[in-house]
Amino acid sequence: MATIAPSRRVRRTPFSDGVEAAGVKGYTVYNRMLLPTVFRSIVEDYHHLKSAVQVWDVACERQVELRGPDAARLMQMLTPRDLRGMLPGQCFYLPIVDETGGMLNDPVGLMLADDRWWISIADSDLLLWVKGLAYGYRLDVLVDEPDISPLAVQGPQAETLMARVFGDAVRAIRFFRFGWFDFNGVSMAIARSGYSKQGGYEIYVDGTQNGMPLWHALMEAGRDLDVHAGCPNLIERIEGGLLSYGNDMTRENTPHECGLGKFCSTQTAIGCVGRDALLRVAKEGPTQQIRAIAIDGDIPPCDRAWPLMAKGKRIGQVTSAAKSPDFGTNVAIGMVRMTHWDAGTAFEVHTPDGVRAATVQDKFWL
Ligand code: THG
Repeated sequence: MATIAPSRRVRRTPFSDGVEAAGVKGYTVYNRMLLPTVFRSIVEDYHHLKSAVQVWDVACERQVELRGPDAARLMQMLTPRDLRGMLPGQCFYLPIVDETGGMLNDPVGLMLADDRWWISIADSDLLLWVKGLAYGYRLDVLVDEPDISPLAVQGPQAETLMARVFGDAVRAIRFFRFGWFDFNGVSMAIARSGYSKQGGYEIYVDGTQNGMPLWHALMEAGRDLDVHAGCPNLIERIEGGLLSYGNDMTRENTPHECGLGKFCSTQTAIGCVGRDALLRVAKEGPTQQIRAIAIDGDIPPCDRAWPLMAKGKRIGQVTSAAKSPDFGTNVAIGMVRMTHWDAGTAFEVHTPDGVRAATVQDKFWL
């Protein structure tokens, strides 16, 4: 593939200098910002993520900040997840939908205070939707993108590394909770979260100038742990069933189709945009849904939807796929029609390299 032309529209991150010094070999663009995709090779990165510890530049997980008396009201307008009962210090995975119940984003929300929230967004321009709602409803809330850049520390040795840099108190952070920790005199939110199933943290680095000092501190402290620059790993995230907005789901899909019904409490999410539409689809149930799919044979990189076919009819599509070293098959995520979504169902997947046999799994691999 050709390279990405550097320009102001494709934003660098506070950690880009470190990423490049570490020998990044591939980038994608996410929220109009650089996101590394590979360092040594996707397979080497995969084995290292599962056995050691990596530092990930995920600054492209931009924050949409809501601040003011109407922040909580606006937050509840955005999601069918019931936010009453959320407390400061909690994170929550949130479906965000439009007025038809179509997925607009699937961020991690953080409640900083009753009147201050961060929405750590996936790859869509959520800021514009949120600003539009705030303006249209004349809400008393400021909506903007602060200079906050997440840096993830992921892998089995993540806790050991983080304790060395931030102190033993990070060990007490529970999954999807966050606390405030000092680095060089700057207070930063640190959450037990991240886009892998290997465990770890996300540091919400406050201020561009604090990026490289923290990067170096982590690399220095983790030398004997074999710490390495890493990034969200395609194979591991498919094994774990972590969805990718724009790939595995779009505005065409409801949360229920995405398997995110468990994060919806539409009945009690009063004021949520799209509530009526979602109440309808929740009652009838989805007619297609995300599934783990195993594919036989050799496959190319999945850069477009691959049709799923049975008896000559289209019954769904694969949207992410990769060869798994640990499971000895190609692991994939796809949207499958109800008639074919039961575990064990076999069908064809039409890849650009030819037809392959595929089977629905009962769950994801991790
Ligand atoms: N961390 C932060 N921001 C993000 C991501 C992240 N923004 C973009 C993208 N990732 C948003 N998408 C996801 C998808 C899955 C998860 C988090 C963000 C996730 N899911 C867990 C799971 O499915 O096992 C846990 C969900 C739960 O139980 O609440 O972590 O990674 N800051």
